[in-house]
Amino acid sequence: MAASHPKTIMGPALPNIPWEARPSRCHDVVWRYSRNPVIPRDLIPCSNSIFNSAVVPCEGGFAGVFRVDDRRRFMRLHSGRSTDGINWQLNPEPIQFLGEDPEICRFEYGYDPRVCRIEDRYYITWCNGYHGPTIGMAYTHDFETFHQCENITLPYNRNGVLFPRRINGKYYMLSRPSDTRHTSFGDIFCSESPDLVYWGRHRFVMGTRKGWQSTKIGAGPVPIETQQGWLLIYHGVLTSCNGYVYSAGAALLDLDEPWRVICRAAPYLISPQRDYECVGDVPNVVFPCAALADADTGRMAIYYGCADTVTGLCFAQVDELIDFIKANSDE
Ligand code: BMA
Repeated sequence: MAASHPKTIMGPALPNIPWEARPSRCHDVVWRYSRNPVIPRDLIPCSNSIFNSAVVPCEGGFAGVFRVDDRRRFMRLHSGRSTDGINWQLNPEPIQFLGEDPEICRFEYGYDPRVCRIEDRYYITWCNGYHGPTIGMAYTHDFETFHQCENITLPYNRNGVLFPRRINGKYYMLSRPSDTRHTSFGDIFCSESPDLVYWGRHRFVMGTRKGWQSTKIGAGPVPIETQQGWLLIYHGVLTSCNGYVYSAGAALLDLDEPWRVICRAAPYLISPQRDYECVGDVPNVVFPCAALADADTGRMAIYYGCADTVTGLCFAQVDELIDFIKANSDE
C-alpha cells in the first residue's frame, strides 16, 4: 500500500525513472550508476565529447538537449530521445533554432543546456555566445522544432536555470554572472520575470564557501519542488595546484521566496573520483545539468557531465538527500 504521509516531491509520478539501488557497500547519499557513463563520447559520428546535458520526461519516455563538442571542437546542442533514460539516440545534426531576428539566431556557440517544462512548453536555457557568454533561451513542444527567444541575461553570465512553475504569478531564474574567461569567481543570483522576456528584481541567493565550493558555484538541474523547499543541486569549484575541481552539492530554497536559502550542505554530494570523472578533455569535473524525480517513490536520477567528455548518471532518494542537507547544513 502507498505510504499515507504526504509525498515529499510535489510533482508527477515517474514510474519509469531510471533506477538502480544503492550498492550494499556504499553509504553515500548519492551513488553512481554501475554502468556509467550512460552516454559515450563517440555516440554520434561528429562528436568529440557529449556531456553537461539535460533530459526530461516526454511522451512516456525521455527527451533531452545535449552538449556535443564536435570534432572541430565547436560547441553545439543536439536533441535526443530515449525510452528508458539510459539508452539514448541523439540527432546527428545539431539543433537549428528558428526565430525571426537574425541578431538573436546567429548561432556562435552553445553549451551546458538545461531543459525546464513550464506549462505546455519545454524551455531550453544554455550558455549562448553573444559578444561573450550569456544565457540563451528557446522553447519546443516536441524536441523537433526549436523556437529561439531573446537572450535572458546580458553578457557575461552562465548557468541560467529556470524554475518549473510560476511562483506567486512570476517566473524565476537562477544564474551566475561571470566574465569572458574561465571565471575565477561566481555566486548564484535569482531574477524574476512577469513574462520570461523582461527580468528584474535580481537577488543574491548564495555565494562561495570554504573547500570544494571556494572558487565559484553555479546552479545545476532545474530545482525540484518538495514539501521542504526547492531542492537545488549545484556545482562548486575548488582551485587546486593542478587546476579547477568541479563537485556537486545541494541546498533547499524557500518555496515562495526562492532567493532565500533554508539550508545548505557543507560536504559535497559527489566529486570527481571515478576514472571517467578524473580523466578526459578537462580532468576532475562532475557537472550536473538535469534531475528526474518520481513523486511516488522519492527516487531521483541525476545526469552529470564527467570530465567534459562523457555523461554519467547517479541516484538519490529525496528524503535521504533532504535529511543529509539538513543534518550537514552550515547555513
Ligand atoms: C565551465 C563550463 C563547463 C565545463 C567546466 C569545466 O566553465 O565551461 O561546461 O564543464 O567549465 O571545464
